[in-house]
This record gives sequence, structure tokens and C-alpha cells, in this order.
Amino acid sequence: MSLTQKLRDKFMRSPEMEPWPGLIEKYRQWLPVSGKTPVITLKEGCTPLIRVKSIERRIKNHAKVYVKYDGLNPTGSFKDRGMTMAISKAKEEGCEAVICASTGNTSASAAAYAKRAGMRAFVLIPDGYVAQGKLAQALVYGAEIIAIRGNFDSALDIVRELNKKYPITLVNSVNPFRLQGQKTAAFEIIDELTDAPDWLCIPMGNAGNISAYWLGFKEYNKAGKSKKLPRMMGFQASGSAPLVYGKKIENPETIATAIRIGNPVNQSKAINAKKESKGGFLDVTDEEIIKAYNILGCEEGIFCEPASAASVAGLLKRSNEVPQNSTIVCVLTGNGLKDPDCAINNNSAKFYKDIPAESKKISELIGY
Ligand code: AN7
Repeated sequence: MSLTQKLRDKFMRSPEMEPWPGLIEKYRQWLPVSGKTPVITLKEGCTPLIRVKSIERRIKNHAKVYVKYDGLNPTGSFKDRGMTMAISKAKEEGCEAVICASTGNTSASAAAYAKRAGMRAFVLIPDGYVAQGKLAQALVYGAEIIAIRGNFDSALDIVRELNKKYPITLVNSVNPFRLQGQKTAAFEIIDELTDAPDWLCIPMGNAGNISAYWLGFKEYNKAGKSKKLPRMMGFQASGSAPLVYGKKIENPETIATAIRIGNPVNQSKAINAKKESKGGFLDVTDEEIIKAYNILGCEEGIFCEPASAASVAGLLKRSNEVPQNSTIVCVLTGNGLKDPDCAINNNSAKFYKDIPAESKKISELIGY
């Protein structure tokens, strides 16, 4: 490289061309880290906020609707925001192994970050109810996987017990560092929109993420970064909606296996977020979830997993309550590739099979 080229590179590089450093470095001053914290990062965060006009058209009232596509994080879900923090802090404390119960995404994320930090990762999953993509990830990242004959709630009880007995760090969302990392999604939304939205629509399982967003919105608002606070609109699948019905669900069932959770650990934080923000909780059926999932896919080119589509399904269900000219953000928590079985069984694509390899046949087929 010539000297002039080198100088040009050094001095002409515009600040917006700096590589994204990962969310801990980006939001360091807002997070409980110090110079001693080893930052374990896969450059998570900085996910796109995408305008979705197909949803706006179905709502009227001139609302602007965006999705926060957090399925574009390094392991394909929002869990990476929490995991970069939880694993960095565990490393700082000298921990050698982590454990979690998971409907799938937490296990993938915990495994990736733990292995990157040189730790063992134990994950307990409900046998038969974890989407294939998530299981594939945990396997490749080298987690030690224990599939139990029981649901997520039983798995969580067990890991909480093991965490008390042994020197293994628990990285479910009861770990406070998880929520600290996840609150950065709210910062990114405000940084981009220059204010908070009027509504934040979000799926709820253990209800850690809604609690984290609320934390983030409040902190940024207090620091003068936003003029308003959003109403927090949480959604659950009808067969798995303890927060909507106000009671534990013994045998939760839904196509959205990520949120197949009957006894959310962050229940009180979520209820507080709803109360403080004058928000609301509502359930959406599996049919409504799949409808939203397909609209996003077919009309927007956005592939999210079923649990994530609950946020958009919920917004559509509440469309009559949307205030005039409001701005709404729906959180798409996970990538559609996580659950290929759901995609293959729930779409309206034309899929012609066993076709002879002849151009004439194919032209006929496609109507030319
Ligand atoms: C795609 O991975 O609980 O309300 O063990 O994977 O913060 O629990 C996943 C939850 C939403 C709900 N969307 O978030 C797990 C797990 C997706 C998810 C949720 C999950 P929280």
C-alpha cells in the first residue's frame, strides 16, 4: 500500500464506517462491566429495524410499523444480547461451566458463547419440543445436551437446583446480566428512531425480554435520549398464556415451541412493565401466529420463527386500538431458519415435484 493510500485510510475513514464492536463495547457506559471484564463477543446487536407496509395496510390509522429483526444476531436470536453479558461476567468471576434450561434458543446461544469463552455448557431441553435448527446449533457448538422427559418449566426447576449445589453458572434470564444485555435492543431502537415508539409489541415466554426492554426504555428516557416511553404490549400463544390468564399453565401447548412456557420466572417484572407503561397482555392463537408468519415471509421477505410472529399477530389483533399516526415496533426475536419443520408444513407456496427436466414442461407449468 502506498503512503498516500495509508494516510487516506487513516484520516479519511468516516466514523460511520467503523466496524460494529458488539453491544458491550457500544453501550459500555450503560452496562455493569469494567476494564477487568473479559468481553466475550460474536459482535451481536446492531440488528435492523425494517418498515413493514404490508402490516401498516392491515392496520390503517396511518401507523408506521417496524420490525426489530433480532433473528439476525450471531446465533439467530435475541438471546445473544443477554448471553454476551452473562458469559463475559461468568468469565470474569472465573466460572468454568454454565447451565440452562431451554426451549432451544437459549441453549444455542449459551453454547456458542460458553465455548467461545472456553467453558463447558450444559443444556436441559424438553425432549421432542426443540426446533431442529436450534438443536443442530447446540450440537455443533459442542454443548452437553440433556433431553428430559418433561417440559421447559421442569427443566428450569432442575437447573436452578443444580446451580445452588454446584459451581455452575445459571444463564437463564434469572441471571440479572442477561436482562442488562438485552436492554440494549431498546437503546438501538431509540438511537435509530430518535425517540421511543408508541407501542412495543413483543412475544413473551419467560418474560425476560419484555422486562429487559422496559429497563432499557426507562434508562434512556431518564437520560433524555427519548421524549416518550412506549406502551409495552406483550403477547403469548393461546395454549401457553399464563400471563394473560393470570395463572400457571401445567401443560402448555403451541406451535411456537420457543414460548411453550407455563410458569414464567420473570412474571412480576413483566406485570410491572405492563402496569408502569399502561401496556397490555393478550393471547394469539396458533392460526393467528402462522398467518402473521406467512405475511412477513410472503409479502416482506422476512423469515422469523413462529414465536416471533406472535408480536405481529398480536398487533394485528389489536389493530383497532392503534392510535392515529403512531409508531409501532414489533420485535422479531428469532430467525425463521431455526424451525424448518414449521416452515415446510405451514406455507402457501406452489411446490411442483417430480417434474421432468424439460423446458417445455416447465414453461407450461409456470404459465407461459
Ligand atoms: C424466539 O430459549 O425461553 O419472554 O429457553 O426463543 O424473554 O422468555 C426462549 C424464549 C421469544 C420469549 N421469542 O422470550 C429459551 C427461551 C423467541 C424465544 C421468546 C423466546 P422471554
